[in-house]
Amino acid sequence: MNNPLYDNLFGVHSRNDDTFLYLINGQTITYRNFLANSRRIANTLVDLGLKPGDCVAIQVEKSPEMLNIYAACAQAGLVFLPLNPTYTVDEIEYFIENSGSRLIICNKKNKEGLTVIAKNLSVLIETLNSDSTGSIIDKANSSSEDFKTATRSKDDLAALLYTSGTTGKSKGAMLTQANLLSNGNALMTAWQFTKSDILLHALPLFHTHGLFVATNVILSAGGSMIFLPKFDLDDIVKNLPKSSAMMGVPTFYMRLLADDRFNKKLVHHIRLFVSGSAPLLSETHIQFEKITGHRILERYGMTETNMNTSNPYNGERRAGTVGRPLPCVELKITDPETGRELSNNEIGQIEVRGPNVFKGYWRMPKKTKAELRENGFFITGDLGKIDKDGYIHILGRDKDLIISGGFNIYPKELEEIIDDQEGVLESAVIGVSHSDFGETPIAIIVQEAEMDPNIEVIDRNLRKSLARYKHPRKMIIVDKLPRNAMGKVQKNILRSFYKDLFLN
Ligand code: MCA
Ligand code: AMP
Repeated sequence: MNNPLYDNLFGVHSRNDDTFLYLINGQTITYRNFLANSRRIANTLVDLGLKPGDCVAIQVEKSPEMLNIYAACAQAGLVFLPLNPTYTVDEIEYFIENSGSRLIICNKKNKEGLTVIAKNLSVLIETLNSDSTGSIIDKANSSSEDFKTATRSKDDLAALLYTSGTTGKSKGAMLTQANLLSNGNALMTAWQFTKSDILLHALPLFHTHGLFVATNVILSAGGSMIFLPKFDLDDIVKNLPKSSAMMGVPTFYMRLLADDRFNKKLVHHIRLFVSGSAPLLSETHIQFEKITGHRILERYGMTETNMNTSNPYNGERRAGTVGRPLPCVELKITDPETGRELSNNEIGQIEVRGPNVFKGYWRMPKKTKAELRENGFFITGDLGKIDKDGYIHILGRDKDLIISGGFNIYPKELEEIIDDQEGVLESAVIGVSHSDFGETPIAIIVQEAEMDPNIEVIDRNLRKSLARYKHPRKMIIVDKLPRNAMGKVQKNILRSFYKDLFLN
């Protein structure tokens, strides 16, 4: 093996005529054809001048070609950096600059804005559109189907995924070939995926969940995916009877439960539903079992660690817990102040160690040192406990983070923009319960004396700078923010005061 990631996930399938992807338009793509297309793209990337270790940023809608680029990067030894297609140009500029990407692949809609950035930063720019057109495809069409796989080792970087920080700028999590391979394999085994599985794939591809959990598990097992562009209830209802498994964020399951068409008969062919990325409410778990007979399998992970724990495939899947550590993953609960390991049922910070844990933050040695201990344990920033049966309960976060429909939102990023607006003295952004997205951000704003901040203008400015999913769903003007004796804003008081704002 000269390139563990490519050889194990992709190369093994180069003569496999089984279906890899079922597309929504009725077309199918076999593994063999998928890999032939990936090799053409790998040639194109090399012809553009990219060398092993270079980073390729990609901001496009979900498509089979995006997966081709993932495979091509693995084969050519390039670092894959996927980005949310709804990010604004302001947001993207930082990622391109910080990552030192050599190429950005975007859709034609974003090309104009990104061309300026690409020019300033001397980055190449190519296009890939959701209808399978684009300059990268044109070039690949005239490239050779033969490609010599670049030699890489398991400690080489395979991907860079940005995750926001509670303070300061987003951090690029460096994921090695070994991180991705070990986790894909562990999950395939834990969840008993085989080549007969057909996974209903409705997640985005620019995050760990849709890419490294869902796709890598299927690639490891040699199974297939019903590949939906996004979560759309009609498409899900149509395809559930043809699927053997589905992975999703809690919003997927809440939306299904609210749909009249969702019943036991519809899911008779499914053997497994997996949930993660955000807490699944016990009520959702219980109601889901009532209607379908299935107990959703909840697991827990992070961008920096891939998946850490899982409820058992065989055995009790406990509502309100994320199961036990996966084989090879060590997990402990420690005192946030002293780092001392705590006993069962004591609440503290969750730390994890294993082959799944990333190499550190790209070009941020100080942040790496603060969160990744020298002994290999990563401080997750999540708070929890281990019960007497070894199940992990996540009970809160030591980090100021809101998770809306599975997407992370860091209040600090919004507060910085809101605080700069005319008439605003200060602001506090908090997450409140939301019946669809689980949590949603709202902004509590204090106006400057004698000033009258214009909410519409603030909203417009937020829209210019930040992707839509991050926008506060409500902005409320108050006289002052509650503070403790140290002068720190007491967000817990605000959360409790506004907790019912979006509940039905
Ligand atoms: C879309 N919108 C959102 C969200 N998604 N707003 C807040 N939170 C969101 N998650 C915006 C849309 O832009 C739209 O704006 C409005 O909300 C309503 O859109 P809607 O059509 O209802 O949304 P959707 O397109 O159906 O998307 C909802 C979704 C999607 C299906 C839940 O957000 C999704 O696929 N989420 C999955 C995220 C994920 O994969 N996370 C994994 C991270 P407007 O008002 O303009 O119409 S990886 C991770 O967390 C770790 C590693 C792990 O453990 O997995
Ligand atoms: P990300 O930065 O997108 O990798 O988000 C990772 C965070 O999502 C974790 O640190 C947790 O706070 C949260 N998370 C993921 N899975 C779960 C889960 N099953 N239950 C509760 N929180 C979760």
